[in-house]
Amino acid sequence: ALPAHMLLIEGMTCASCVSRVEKALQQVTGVSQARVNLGERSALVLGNADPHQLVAAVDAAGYGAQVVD
Ligand code: 9UX
Repeated sequence: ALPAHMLLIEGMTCASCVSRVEKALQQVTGVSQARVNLGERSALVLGNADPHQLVAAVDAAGYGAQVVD
């Protein structure tokens, strides 16, 4: 299967938040695509990335994250 991680994101309230989180995730090594869902507070990150780096990137962008899968 295509490697992927699911994150729960805290602190997003608008579409600009979604864009900020997607951009932060897309800059992590190994990420091929990041899709953030505001209503679900989730992020689906495609590619072979280190989940700890994904969390760190979201944190640095000013939001919270936890790895779900
Ligand atoms: Mo708009 Mo989202 O200021 O923080 S970017 S609510």
